[in-house]
Amino acid sequence: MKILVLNGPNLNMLGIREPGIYGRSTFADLLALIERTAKEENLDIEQYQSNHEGHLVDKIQWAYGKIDGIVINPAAYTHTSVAILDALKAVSIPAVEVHISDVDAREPFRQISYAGMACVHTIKGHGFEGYREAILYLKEHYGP
Ligand code: CA2
Repeated sequence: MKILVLNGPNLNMLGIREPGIYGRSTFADLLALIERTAKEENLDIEQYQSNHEGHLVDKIQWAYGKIDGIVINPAAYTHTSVAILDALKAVSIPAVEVHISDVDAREPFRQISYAGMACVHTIKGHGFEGYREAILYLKEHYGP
């Protein structure tokens, strides 16, 4: 099974600031956790991070016909991007939305998710572990 893990803007800065919200672990730690999960679960996982909305849309389109499941943390674009929502709908690949923090317990503007409207499941507030849970969810529900 092939899974694409997508991370949006500023997530590459994890561990550098705001440890109270996102923890002290770095983006490299997150990539390593996902790599480890791929090996343990015998999955083919590709990872991609971009600070640019259009690049994330390009990557979702690229996945069409090649990828069986998407894990996506669109970061701030969660709350603004109809383009990412439309791309997820266009490719129709099962996608799980992940947020490191509990967005429901934060500012009201974080409680709207456009991308989430095209996702089969959402995991929020479980820290980095949420990505592992999302991968396992896709494997269990859409694996061979
Ligand atoms: O909780 C999440 O995973 C978020 O998607 C993270 C986004 C935020 O805009 C969403 O509302 C919730 C922000 C990612 C920015 O990460 C930072 C990393 C280091 C320092 C500051 C922000």
